[in-house]
Amino acid sequence: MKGITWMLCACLAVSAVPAGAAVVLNEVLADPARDWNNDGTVSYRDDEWVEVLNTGTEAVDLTGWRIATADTSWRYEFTGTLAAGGRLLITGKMSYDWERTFGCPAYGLRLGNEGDTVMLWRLAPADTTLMDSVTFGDEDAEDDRSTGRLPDGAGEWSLFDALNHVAPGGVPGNGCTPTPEEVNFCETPVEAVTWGRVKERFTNE
Ligand SMILES: [Ca+2]
Ligand SMILES: [Ca+2]
Ligand SMILES: [Ca+2]
Repeated sequence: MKGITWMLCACLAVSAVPAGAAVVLNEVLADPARDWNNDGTVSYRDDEWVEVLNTGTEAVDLTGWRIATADTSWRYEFTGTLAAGGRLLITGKMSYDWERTFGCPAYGLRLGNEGDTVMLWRLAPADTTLMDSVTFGDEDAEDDRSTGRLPDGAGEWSLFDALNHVAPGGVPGNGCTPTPEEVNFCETPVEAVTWGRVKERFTNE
């Protein structure tokens, strides 16, 4: 029984992200300071969220698709089909409920506030494939800041900091608002900031 629980709750496989994967991680908010899931309560656990987007032209069956974080525990399993262009928002509460239902340690998404890695996996009988992943840093995970692709679905990862502006000299934010379950949008991007340049700043400090 213990082995079965381990298989359900923990993942250790390592695999390359396939080129051209249509369903991608699109935006992540790790440190909520407001009621993002609209349940009337602000919760560091329940109000975290991960946005997933189908960038392709065909619907994708998400059976067997899961979310994991850097500690290699499964946090959520998708069900159903995601339409072409469709997006889904997975909140910490949804993750917590899934973990409880399946007897996993229940922490919610548990997105690290000092930075973390979010991974999107597809489990199939023959193989387990890492479909997409994103690693974000400490400053990306401050109150109500999200990190998301810009342009939506395809671009480099950018820091959306309109609700909690990065101080001068910090990791460059785009000055725009997080967009749960909506198109990642930035009307007046301050500057196109690539993830490579963001990492450069970290390593220079
Ligand atoms: Ca809430
Ligand atoms: Ca968090
Ligand atoms: Ca969004």
